[in-house]
Amino acid sequence: MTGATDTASRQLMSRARELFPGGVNSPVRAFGGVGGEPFVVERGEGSRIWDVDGNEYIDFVLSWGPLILGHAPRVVLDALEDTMRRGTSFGIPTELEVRLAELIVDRMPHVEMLRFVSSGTEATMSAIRVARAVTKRDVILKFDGCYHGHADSFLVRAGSGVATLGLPNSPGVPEALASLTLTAPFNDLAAVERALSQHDVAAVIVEPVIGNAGFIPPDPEFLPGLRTLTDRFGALLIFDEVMTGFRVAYGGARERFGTVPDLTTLGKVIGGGLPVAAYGGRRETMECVAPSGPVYQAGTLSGNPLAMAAGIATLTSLTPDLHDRISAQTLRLVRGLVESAARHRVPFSANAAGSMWGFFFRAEPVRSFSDAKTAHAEHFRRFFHAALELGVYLAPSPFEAAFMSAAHSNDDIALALERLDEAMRRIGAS
Ligand code: KE4
Repeated sequence: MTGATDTASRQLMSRARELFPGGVNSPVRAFGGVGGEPFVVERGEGSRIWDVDGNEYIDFVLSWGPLILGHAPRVVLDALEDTMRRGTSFGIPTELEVRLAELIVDRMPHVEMLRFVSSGTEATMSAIRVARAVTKRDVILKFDGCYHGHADSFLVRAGSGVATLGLPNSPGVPEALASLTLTAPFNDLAAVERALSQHDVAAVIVEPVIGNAGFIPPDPEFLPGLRTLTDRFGALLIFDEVMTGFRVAYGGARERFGTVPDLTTLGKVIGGGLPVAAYGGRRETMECVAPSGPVYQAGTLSGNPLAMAAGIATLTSLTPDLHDRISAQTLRLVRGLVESAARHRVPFSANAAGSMWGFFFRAEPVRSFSDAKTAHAEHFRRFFHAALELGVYLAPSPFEAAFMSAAHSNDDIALALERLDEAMRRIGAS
């Protein structure tokens, strides 16, 4: 397998760099976390993708999570073909949005009412607007290393230690706004309690399993602890399930961990690869959103029929049995990777929750973003490029998660492990 240095990719990337900042339409795609140049993808099918030079890869990024059925699943293509013939967008209520919302509410009964939007960023920014309106408070608390999209309130330098008033880590975020976002270390309930006792906080927003600092699961007492603390101090608890939704369990984080949030944001899987996200929660909370209430939020393509059809096809296919099967494949891969690292004496840890997984080149458990930052960055970089050269596509950053799909067969897992073992051998030999 040659990497992404062949002519067709290069030619296209040189044109792209003239058109887009960094040649990409989202920064994580630019290989900034691993060096080198991204390949240009031509097509995907099932568990595989091909670049414009004909190189084939087993794909564990799956468009950063949405493709839980794999690339171009027949059931989604058929739904799109059937839907598009009747029109692609109306800006008028359709039956499709009702059906997708009913599928979500059926699996997540704590989401009694929701609103569809077109990106996870829209979902999270709307959820904190609702929380601020309902509590009449301005301050929010997020966790170091958690990513909730690029709305101004979330682009705050993650302070270490106890909740810290962030300074803009992205120019253009007014300090007055950044100062309304506190941060705390993940899995640190004492830091959360200190922050909530010192500030009137509207909401605590958390990825129930972090997928944006590498893969970091919550300590058993963390999420229940957040529920207790937010209840005590009158803040809303927001589970940002854009990534964990329908991945860490059939019914998402509430089903896996038992803690019930006040608001939930969703995305990725519920669109099956098309632009869909949502925010929702208890009826009396959501009824404050216009037009039933005064909190304004809107979107031209919200509930887009094609996106709804892809989401319906995806969630309808994702039965509890299928979810369990994908989760079992994920565990097989993670266990194989851990065995490979041990065989080659490479300091390494890997973990999974349902069909979401991740790894660090660090032997000790990773419980926070500051732990994650001590993992061996050079080993990750070399492992990523060796895997790519051998035909396995992993997320091009140590601060991302990996995923699994229904299309990844036993043979795919065996082949991936064979290739990743060779990549690990090269790390062990270095
Ligand atoms: P979007 O605005 O990118 O649709 O969703 C933002 C978002 C919100 N919440 C969580 C937990 C998320 O993971 C995301 C987006 N995730 C990144 C990957 N870690 C999307 C990939 C990208 O930024 O290009």
